[in-house]
Amino acid sequence: MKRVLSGIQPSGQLHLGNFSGAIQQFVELQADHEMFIFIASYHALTSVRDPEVLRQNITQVATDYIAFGLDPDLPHVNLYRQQDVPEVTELAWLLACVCPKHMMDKATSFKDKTAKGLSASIGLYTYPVLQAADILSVDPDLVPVGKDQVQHCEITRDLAQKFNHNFASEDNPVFRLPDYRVREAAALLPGIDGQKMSKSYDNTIDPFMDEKPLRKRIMKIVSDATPLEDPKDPDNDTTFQIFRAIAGEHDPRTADLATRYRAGGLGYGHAKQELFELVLDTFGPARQRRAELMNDPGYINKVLADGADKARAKARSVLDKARHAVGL
Ligand code: AQP
Repeated sequence: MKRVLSGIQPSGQLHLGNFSGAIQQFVELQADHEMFIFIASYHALTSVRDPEVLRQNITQVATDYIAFGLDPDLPHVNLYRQQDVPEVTELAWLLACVCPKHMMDKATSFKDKTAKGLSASIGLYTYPVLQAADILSVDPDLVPVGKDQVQHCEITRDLAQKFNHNFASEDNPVFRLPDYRVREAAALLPGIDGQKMSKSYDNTIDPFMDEKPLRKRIMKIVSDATPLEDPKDPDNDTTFQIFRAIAGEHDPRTADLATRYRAGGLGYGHAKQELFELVLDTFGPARQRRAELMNDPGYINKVLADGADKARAKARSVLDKARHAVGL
């Protein structure tokens, strides 16, 4: 079975962008891959400053992973918290020592996040090195991500290569170079303001919201001033882009809505109402499952403890190999 690694930061409530860019891939891949899916709690420290909020977010992400359809009762599906595998921070240091500074200077997420007001800490600046350690620590074949993470996956491959080049022979490398995979139809989902949907930009749609605020949120999606009766371009409309990502590119409902956009006579308000109904329909079972899981913290804790045991065993053997290679 091929091995998959990916994670999400507990920096706020998960949203349709996280689901369509990342979690949907996890759920598909779990059918025939060994899964290591973690909650990136160390990474969230680059933005979350309230310990109680961080603790709650961590539990919430674990709960939501399962509500969205990850199944930790399958023996090959492991969910864990990053802080339970401290080997990754040591591995991050070994990688940092072969990481040229210009590699971090070129990383766009630091610029994007500081431009949005996030504190320009060293943690945020070196975030891609810690991410490389997360990935390489379980020696995965594949990393499913949204498009905004592609640069970080390439940095991971570059760092692995540099480390191997410095410390290992070609026929016995310390790290394998993992592939990454982006789901093109939902590579970068826009938020209600038309920019990338992001927990820290207050532009997200949370499919677990109560119905009334959920509808209100969806009705706030930006749209242009094209009159109701005029034809509209679905590909340039945020509501349609979100609809397509959730229903699926090849779903007949997507083709039908696109046809009605182009024909004219469909107001943006109607399209938003259809998106609201689609979200309720698609996430109905997840909403119910989540409500049940929230009453079962013992189950979540057990899942996370078991997942951490498995991830830690992998990380220990990768770290031992890397330590030996550098002379420690
Ligand atoms: N808008 C998006 N469209 C498609 N994929 C997305 N992802 C995030 N936003 C979108 C994917 O979700 C995974 C987890 O991301 P993350 O939370 O660890 O970091 P992020 O990409 O920075 O997500 P946010 O919501 O923007 O978090 P904050 O605001 O805290 O930085 C990744 O695979 C990501 O590609």
